[in-house]
Amino acid sequence: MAVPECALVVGTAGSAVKIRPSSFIISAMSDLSRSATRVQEALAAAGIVARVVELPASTRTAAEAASAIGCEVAQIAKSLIFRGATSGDPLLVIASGTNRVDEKRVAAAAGEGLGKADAEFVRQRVGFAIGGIPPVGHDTKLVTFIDEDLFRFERIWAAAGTPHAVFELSPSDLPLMTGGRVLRIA
Ligand code: 5CA
Repeated sequence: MAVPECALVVGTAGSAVKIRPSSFIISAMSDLSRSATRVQEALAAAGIVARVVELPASTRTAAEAASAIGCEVAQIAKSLIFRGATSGDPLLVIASGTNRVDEKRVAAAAGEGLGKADAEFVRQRVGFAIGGIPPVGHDTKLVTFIDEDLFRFERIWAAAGTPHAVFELSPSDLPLMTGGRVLRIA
């Protein structure tokens, strides 16, 4: 039987199952891109047991990530950057994938208004590009707020530095790794 190159073959002759490279979801750490490696290292430094994986499919948006992973969109922890209206500093909101952030609620908790953060500001001040912003591993420590709705799930997924990189975690890991405050966000 002809087997395409680069396919992993599982099973014995006659009952071989071909696994296409696109279905490999686990990457060895040495295979991770620079940004994903940075996240993997930040997780280790925070004492969180989690493994960054790079998927063939895009995980740029919460919907794409959920589709690539095979989980609910609400189980995606999206890391959104805002700009403090007074401080000018970046502020991190980690929200459930289906929730729209109520900026007034977060502003009240932050003690300052929330401005928009454009792509350049995010890259410059946080060190990652939109679509792959992780909850850890940023250039500086960010004031952080965590959506209480994420705690409805035992396991959730977050971005890991690139629009193809994610990791699975427990919601309770988020306050530990960020020092962030849990509140109602939607
Ligand atoms: N990788 C997935 C989650 S695993 C992810 O990063 N999803 S996300 O929702 O957190 O990132 C996309 C978010 O970036 C959007 O919800 C939107 O709020 C924000 N965004 C997209 N484009 C821009 C832009 N041009 N300027 C500022 N924010 C943007």
